[in-house]
Amino acid sequence: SSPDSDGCTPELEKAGLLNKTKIAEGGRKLRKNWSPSWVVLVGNSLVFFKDPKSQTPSSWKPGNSRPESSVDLRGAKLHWANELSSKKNVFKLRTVTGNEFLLQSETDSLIREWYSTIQNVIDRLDRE
Ligand code: I3P
Repeated sequence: SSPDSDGCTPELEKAGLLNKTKIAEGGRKLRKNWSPSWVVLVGNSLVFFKDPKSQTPSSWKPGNSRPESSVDLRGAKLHWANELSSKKNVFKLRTVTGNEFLLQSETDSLIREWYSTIQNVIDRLDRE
C-alpha cells in the first residue's frame, strides 16, 4: 500500500524557490521587502521557509526546519499583478484574513505552474 493509505498525511503538491514579499497584513498595507523563500504547497496551505541556500548545510534538515509562516488557501484569491511591481512574473495572493503576498520568479514557465497549481487548490476548496 502507499505510505499514506490512511489519507492522514496531507499531500505535497509542489515545492520550490520563489521571490516573496508580504504587502498587507489584515488589510493594512506593509512596506515591500522582497526575499527568496522556499515555498511548499501541501494540503490546503502554502508554507514559507527560509531560502535553503541562505542556510548552513547542517541547518538544512527537511522535516526539521520550522516554517516562517503559512497561508490557508481556503477562500483565497489569486491574481496576476504585474502592475504592482517593477519585476516581471508577479502574482498576488490574498487570504480571507486580508493578508496579501506577492510571489515572483524570473522563469516564466515556473511562475505559470505555481499559479495554476495554487488556483487548482483554491478551486478544489471552493467546491467543498
Ligand atoms: C522598494 C524596493 C522594492 C520595490 C518597491 C520600492 O524600495 O525597491 O523592490 O518593489 O517599489 O519601494 P525600498 O527598498 O526603499 O523599500 P518592486 O521590486 O516590486 O518594484 P514600489 O514602492 O513601487 O512597490
